[in-house]
Amino acid sequence: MYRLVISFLLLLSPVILKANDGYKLWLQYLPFENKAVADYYQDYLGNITLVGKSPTHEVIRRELEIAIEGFFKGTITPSIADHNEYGLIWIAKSEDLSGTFKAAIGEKSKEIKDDGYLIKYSQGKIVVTANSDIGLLYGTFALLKKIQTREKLEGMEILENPKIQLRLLNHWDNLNRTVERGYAGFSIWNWHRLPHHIDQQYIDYARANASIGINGTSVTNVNANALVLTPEYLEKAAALADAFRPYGIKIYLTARFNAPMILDSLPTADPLDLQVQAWWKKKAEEIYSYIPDFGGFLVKADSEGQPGPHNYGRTQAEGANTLADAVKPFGGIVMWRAFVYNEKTPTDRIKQAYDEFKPLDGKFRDNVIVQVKNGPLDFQPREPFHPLFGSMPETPLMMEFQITKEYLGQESHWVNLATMWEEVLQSDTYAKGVGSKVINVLDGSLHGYKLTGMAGVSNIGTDRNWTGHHTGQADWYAFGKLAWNPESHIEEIIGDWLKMTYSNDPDFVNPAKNIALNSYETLVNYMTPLGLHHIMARSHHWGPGPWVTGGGRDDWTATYYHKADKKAIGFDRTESGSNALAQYTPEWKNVWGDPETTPMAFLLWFHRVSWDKKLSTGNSLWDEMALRYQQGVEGARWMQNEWSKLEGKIDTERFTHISSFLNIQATEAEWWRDSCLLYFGQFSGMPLPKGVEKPKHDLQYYLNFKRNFVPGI
Ligand code: GCW
Repeated sequence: MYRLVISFLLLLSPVILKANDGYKLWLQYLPFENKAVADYYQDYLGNITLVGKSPTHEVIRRELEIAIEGFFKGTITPSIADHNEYGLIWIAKSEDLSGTFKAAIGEKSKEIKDDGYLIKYSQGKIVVTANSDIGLLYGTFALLKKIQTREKLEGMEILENPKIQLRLLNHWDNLNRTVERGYAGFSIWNWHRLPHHIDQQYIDYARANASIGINGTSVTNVNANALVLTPEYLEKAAALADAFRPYGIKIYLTARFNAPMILDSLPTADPLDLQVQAWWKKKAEEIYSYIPDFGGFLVKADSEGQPGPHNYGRTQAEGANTLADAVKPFGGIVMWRAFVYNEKTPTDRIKQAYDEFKPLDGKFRDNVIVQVKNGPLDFQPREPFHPLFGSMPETPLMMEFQITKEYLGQESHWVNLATMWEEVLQSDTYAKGVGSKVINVLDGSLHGYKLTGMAGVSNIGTDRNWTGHHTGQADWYAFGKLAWNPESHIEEIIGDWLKMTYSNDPDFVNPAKNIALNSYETLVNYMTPLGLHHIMARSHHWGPGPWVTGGGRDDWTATYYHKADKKAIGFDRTESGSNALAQYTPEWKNVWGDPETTPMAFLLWFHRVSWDKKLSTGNSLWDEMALRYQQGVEGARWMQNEWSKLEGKIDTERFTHISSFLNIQATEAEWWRDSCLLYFGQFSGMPLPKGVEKPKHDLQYYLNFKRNFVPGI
């Protein structure tokens, strides 16, 4: 054992105030704040043994070096032995552990599954072990996180197995580098420079994802370009796959359903046509010749203009199965999206996916998993859970969350998405009685699914800080954590993220955490209180647009959803209306069927309510709505104010960036409140209650408000 000398003076410099552009995400490996802390961890970090050789081991070694460099500000030279009985941190697969360590770990190692890991303190040493190389990488990241968050290592015992198998990012990135619903610059995939140039950002992307357990990425938009399936692009995709492989990240591609017609002029893309089936088989063979561990396809079909089996009178299952058969021999899967709806179908849009998929339960091949958005509409600020969860016992379903905030203020609003996700994940579907939570559907335990998964639509772009808003990184981080374990506590997630990304100072972490945890309800209040939905501006969805009406598609307007008139507002989804409620279990029908028992969060989602109806708060519906909009604005100002108190606690660069975005948020919250209340006020005809500020402009001003080139379309 040896002790390394640390320059005490260096450690005293005001490190946190140095400029920081956020590029390093939560892998900042911030310097230890004082000598005592540094000395404590130095004993361990100065004596690491890493056993084994593989590209992933190289990644582990490199990550340890980066971390040590950061923690000690380059004052010690990392030296990681590949065999040294005296190592205080031992990182080795269970098969590589020596007898002493095996004995110390005992039976525990048998509980490690898949890419899980065990970290155990025993007789002055820390052992990180796993059954796979990737498990070892995950374990290493977990240990580094403990050090980043300054936890004591003595007595540590952590056994972690992933609860969900497929933990994927979905990029809606186009081959021309624009990103659909992307607000952080252009696509990070520089297809033109691939395959020859592997940008450092790809590696850092893989590191970041591996550090939170993400093990797959679908790199292209679900509004798919068939070109990605041609050799020109497969070669490039293969280069990405090679770069990601040591990090345990598989690549997936989006498949355009009529690719056989586009690429090879087949007369049809009918999934039951033998020629078409042969085409997909050949295509799969070709893809696997480039990418031997290709994950499979993600498909958006029969939705928003995308081709699909409907074009040939076939079902979603028939469509999915043709692609599934093609990738099956190579171990590939198909993620088939349930986001299928059509403006020509006269039923309530939110009913359509269930109506179409439920009868197909059990009809999909065993390598198909149906990917379902969290709610039945479309990534609104708040939706009840999708009724397909719990309704497809014979067909594995995976979750699709949207990390990019298309309908939630886009990049400039701070909203802790994990709060929303937790609400959905913890919802009880009652599919098999009490305790049939969405989580239990997703982790496979409720229905015995063989495939399990969770996908997050990425918020990543070329912005130096990756996500536009610095706090957008927290959503990426939280997504990974929840995909690994949907039962994770969101307070802990945000707390860890703040510590790793900014500082361990509780005077920063606690107030910042408090802002984050209040941000979701705040946003819902100033955008869509009481169950309002889809009242954003047309097409780009930035800002309010409750007046959006007409045009080609009714189901893309706001009036379709709020149905405000002089008497009432809201969408009746009970028996007397669209009866979307019938898609839920009786427990929910009871609660949501009656406006008196419906939580206010979903009141106007399920009911039409008259403006003067007295609610449980004692307020009329109109007053309640107005007060909530006001509360949202005050919440946004509160966030701004709380944040301003943290000046000096972190680097100026990120502090200022967030402050400036909070200004935007507070201004846009007023914009939402004023325009929605002016617009809805025309119908209610009622005055604003006491406490609600007067709008800054008249309705006409908001109706005329236009912005060109809003990003992300
Ligand atoms: O919310 C909508 C978006 C579309 C997106 C679609 C989908 C990729 O406005 O841009 O298309 O969802 O999820 O397919």
